[in-house]
Amino acid sequence: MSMLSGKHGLIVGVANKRSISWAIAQAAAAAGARLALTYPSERLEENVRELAATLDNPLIAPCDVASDQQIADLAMTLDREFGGLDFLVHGASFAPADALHNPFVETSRESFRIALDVSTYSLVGLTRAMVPLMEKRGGGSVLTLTYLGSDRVFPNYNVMGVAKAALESTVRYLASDLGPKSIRVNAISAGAIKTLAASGIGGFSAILQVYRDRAPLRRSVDASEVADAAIFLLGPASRAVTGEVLMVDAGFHAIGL
Ligand code: NAD
Ligand code: 0WE
Repeated sequence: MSMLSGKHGLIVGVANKRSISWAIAQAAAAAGARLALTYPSERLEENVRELAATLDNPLIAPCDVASDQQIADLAMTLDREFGGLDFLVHGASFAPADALHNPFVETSRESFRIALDVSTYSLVGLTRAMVPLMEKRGGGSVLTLTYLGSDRVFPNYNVMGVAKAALESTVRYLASDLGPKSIRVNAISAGAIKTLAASGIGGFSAILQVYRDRAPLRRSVDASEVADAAIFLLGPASRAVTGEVLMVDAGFHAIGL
């Protein structure tokens, strides 16, 4: 029996083939799930449609996570097409580029607002909209993606570190609220991976080299390794796990010097 067979899942955060969310989508499909994928703008719609075409009977829908209306419309579409939902993967994050280039102390009120809205509040809004659909299935699993920049300073990660700290706390508060409905909420803290979200960052190759030199496993991680951990957290094998941040980073978080 495949770990997610007969389950319906929503995956938010696929931009291209290197997206961590796309690796999770492929692994979830291989584990037997039927999936809905979203795109945030017309610019990315074609990308998502092309990738989704390789899946079995996917649902494609728009969702800019900064829009309450688009989240509400998405919930309606999923209710109509799937009749409920078993899991949600939240892989959306964004901070205006200037906030990742200038010193953190220069972060504007507007960049702070956008980073926390898109990268953090969106987990609350999306999860709330999906609760009634998950209740129809007798429970569900919500998963988001975070980074160690939430509690250590990484040069230039800046306001994204603040957004991820708030995101990890959000995981715990949501887990507390939704546990009585058998809805679990967890995060994976992934090691650095060269994706679109990483491509705007100068010196990313040097960051990867630090993992190769110093992580206990002496290497960096790839998206398929994050996806394997995601299948655990989305499926019944993790039925007693909630409010957790699972480190999938070749052990990098464990070392001091
Ligand atoms: P990615 O660029 O492929 O994914 C980020 C996604 O966020 C994109 O699909 C983008 O369209 C989406 N997004 C941005 N604004 C949005 C909006 N308003 N509405 C809906 N979607 C929006 O990069 P990724 O590295 O796969 O990132 C996925 C998640 O993993 C992010 O939360 C990121 O912070 C996290 N993460 C990444 C790394 C890494 O090194 N790449 C490490 C740890 C955690
Ligand atoms: O969460 C992230 C990156 C998120 C991200 C990336 C961008 C680049 C383009 C959010 N917003 C934007 N906005 C843009 O305009 N990661 C975990 C990847 C990442 O980013 C870093 C890292 C790592 C790792 C930035 C500095 C240092 C390390």
